[in-house]
Amino acid sequence: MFTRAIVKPPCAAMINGLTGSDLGSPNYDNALRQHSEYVAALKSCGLDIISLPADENFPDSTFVEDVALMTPDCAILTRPGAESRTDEVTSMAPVIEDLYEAVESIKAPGEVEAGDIMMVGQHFYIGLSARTNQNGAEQMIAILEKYGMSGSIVSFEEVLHLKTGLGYLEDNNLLASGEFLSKPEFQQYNIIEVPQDESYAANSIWVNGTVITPAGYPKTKALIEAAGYPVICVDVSEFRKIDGGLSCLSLRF
Ligand code: CIR
Repeated sequence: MFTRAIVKPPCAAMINGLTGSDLGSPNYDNALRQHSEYVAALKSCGLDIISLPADENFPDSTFVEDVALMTPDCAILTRPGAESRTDEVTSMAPVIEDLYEAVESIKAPGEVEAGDIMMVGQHFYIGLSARTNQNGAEQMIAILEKYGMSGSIVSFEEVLHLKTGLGYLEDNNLLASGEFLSKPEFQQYNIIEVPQDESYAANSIWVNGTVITPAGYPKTKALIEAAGYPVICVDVSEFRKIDGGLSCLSLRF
């Protein structure tokens, strides 16, 4: 169970956030409203919210998930592979150090964005991407092992982050789309196949028994409900325009 979440509202500069999509520029006012609705959904799942001030220096800083990995035993500050995001960690560090006794960090030349890390109990799948390199993944695994946890490396090609295409829903249930459907390491799970035309909804999050999923993906919603979960839909379309998903908008712990 999670008790808390860290969030950071989008800054006005989010309209200049990194993106490989052609969905147009986000509307900042809509993004602020959507972010509030997202926070309300987290609260309704029982989480206390730590809301940090928006940071105009970093257009992508609302995607707090990428800068730290929160485990039950330690927190690990990452070293984002996107140059414009590397220093987001500086403002997050004191917040995390107040919350955790054990805080570790990824060092150069390692690069990790925690959107590439999926937690399944005590095990963490770490995707190699344009943002997370082999050195960073190996450092991450060594830190996890130091605290009695484990990690393994996953390669993929088609999406930005590992969790762009995967969402672990606990109870052995795994939402998966595209290239992840056939990866041998995930065949041990009950795979809930996200239809290709709804692949964005693979990035849904389990929060204390409820699944929060992006609004506008009815087939995926029905599949998650059929698996036995209550579902809350939240519109995050403004964040999608800069390649962000539901999971990226919070650190849950
Ligand atoms: C970026 O490219 O870094 C942001 N525009 C989106 C980050 C999304 N984060 C995530 O998937 N974990």
